Amino acid sequence: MQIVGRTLLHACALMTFLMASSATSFAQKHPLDALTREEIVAATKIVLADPRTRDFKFQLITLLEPDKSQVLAWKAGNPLTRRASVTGRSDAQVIEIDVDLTAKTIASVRILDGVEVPISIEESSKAIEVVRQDARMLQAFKNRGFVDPKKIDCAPFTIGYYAIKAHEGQRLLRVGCFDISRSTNNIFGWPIEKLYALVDLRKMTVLEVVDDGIVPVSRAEMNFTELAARPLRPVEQPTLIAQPRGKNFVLKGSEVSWGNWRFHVRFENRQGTVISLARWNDRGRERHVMYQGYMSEMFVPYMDPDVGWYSRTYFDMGEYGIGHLASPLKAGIDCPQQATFLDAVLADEKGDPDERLKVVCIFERNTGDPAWRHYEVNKNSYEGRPGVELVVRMASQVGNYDYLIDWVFNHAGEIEARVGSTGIVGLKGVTAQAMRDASAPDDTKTGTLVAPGLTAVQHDHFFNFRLDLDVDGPANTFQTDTYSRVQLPPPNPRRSIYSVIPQLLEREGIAGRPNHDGHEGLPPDVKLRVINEAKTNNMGNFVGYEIVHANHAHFIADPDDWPAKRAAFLQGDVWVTPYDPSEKYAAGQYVFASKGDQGLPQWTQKSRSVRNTDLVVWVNLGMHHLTRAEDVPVMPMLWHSFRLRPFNFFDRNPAVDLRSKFAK
Ligand SMILES: [Cu+2]
Repeated sequence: MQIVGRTLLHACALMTFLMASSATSFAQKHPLDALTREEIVAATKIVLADPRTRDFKFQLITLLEPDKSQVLAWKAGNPLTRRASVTGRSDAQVIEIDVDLTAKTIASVRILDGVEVPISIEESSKAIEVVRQDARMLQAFKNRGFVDPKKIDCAPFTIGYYAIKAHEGQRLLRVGCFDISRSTNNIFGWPIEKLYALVDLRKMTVLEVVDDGIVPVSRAEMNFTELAARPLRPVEQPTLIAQPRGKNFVLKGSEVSWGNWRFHVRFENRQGTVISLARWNDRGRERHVMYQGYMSEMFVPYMDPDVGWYSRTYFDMGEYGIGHLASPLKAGIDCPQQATFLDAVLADEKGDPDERLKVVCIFERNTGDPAWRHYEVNKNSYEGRPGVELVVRMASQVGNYDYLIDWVFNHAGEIEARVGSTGIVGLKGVTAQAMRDASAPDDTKTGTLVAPGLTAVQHDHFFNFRLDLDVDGPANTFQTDTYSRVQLPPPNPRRSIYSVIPQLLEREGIAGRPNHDGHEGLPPDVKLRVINEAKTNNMGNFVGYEIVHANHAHFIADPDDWPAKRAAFLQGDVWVTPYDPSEKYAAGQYVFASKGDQGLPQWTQKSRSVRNTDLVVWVNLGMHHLTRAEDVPVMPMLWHSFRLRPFNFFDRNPAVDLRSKFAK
């Protein structure tokens, strides 16, 4: 969910103005580099010169990646062919234009009916403005004692798709409002419950106002400034990550070198951080691990049937875009003081470059844990190395929530993808002031009472990652190892052990075996890895990378429920498909008001072969958020992650060669 109230836009503009950027820009020197400011200006000019783009509103101007084979064959100094993919909307149509920036021409135009682009910041702001000026809403505010519209801010809630006849074919947004008269830094803390406006985004008019009765706005303190948190605890000594002799990583253009790792990083409007060409320098030999990895979808369904709540089933990437909602990172808090910060250039609704400062940070940290160690008690000997890792981080403010998305590399050849959730939980205004109140049982059916007059509604968070793994080359196979009990015959005193039954996936689809409740999830006794059947390590075992996956809460929903159909990529925890550059996002390209006919379940119906094939692994992370008192007024960071871990990729522990002492 996204909010862009006036207040917030002003705050952002001010912050942007105040931040003299000491950050590095993504310099364009590589075929996968993000579009530069100049390239965005050029793409816009070329597109606007075409008569088909009359009344065109730009939604997305992004790099159109060269073919994978070209990227893999590219060497520094080779000429670059640069292309942009431009998406816009004009009336009820979506127009996709491929622009050849090198030839300065339009390469192709596709006009699509029946799909909707994600909502833009400009659209949200305009929708909020019309709601704040609507006579019915003003009257409803007055009925609740709000006469000064400056003391109210509103938030746009995408409404999904529910086959409601009156909504068919329209581009709609629900807007709910908040009392901000006492707000300093929390505008979501005081919902004006049961009052919603439905906005027709094409006409920018209020289609309908639903006023379902007055719930007095909570009087609780929901700010989280130092003033609001008083009395404060004693001041602490600083705990810092220090690198007094400098960094160990090198950023050259958009390519990062750190230890034996090399990879490319860019920033996109929809996906945020995109990591490409992650490879390991194995004693002079460069070995590919992952061609590309990024978060492909984020789905947050709330579990409340009320009028303003049933439709809160947000696809934060497909309906909004986490890159375009990225917020600047603060040195010393969001990232260590010594981090390297990167700026990015996106495009606004007019196609003009939209510079975003400090949206990515890269830093090393000593985890305080050993990378490995052994103490030998008989010899009183010790050998160990400190665990240092490299983090590539972004943060996205998707409405009330803030998400941190990390790609973490370590010296043991591992890559971890992490999502941290913080910010403000979705609050609902209720009558109950305490659990002893008569209305409490009813008020807390769908959430926890977290403050007088406020419940935090329970919900889920699901994150899908698209991983184009190339383990020692593109041709890979997906292996499932299932632990299975083996009975031992007498006279062995042991009755049973387990052995592992390997299975190679032949056809695309959900990995693992069918589980329960219509969900083909992973049982705990299954291991997943991607192997290369043409490459072996010194011992002759196939080289591979394991997907270490733990956070896989399931989406508990009737399969015929619209959110379940639209988020049908949650039917499994891990999916495998053959590489297809057009299959980018787990729930499909056009998710706003989608009907569940796009994405992984549809693609995999083709049952394509995935054996010895360039394959893509799609990993779902999920959590049920049963809310608690400690989630307000601002939620402590909560991390979920999975890890790519070498499995017979090396001949031994790749971190055994770390030096015992740091450089002097
Ligand atoms: Cu949550």
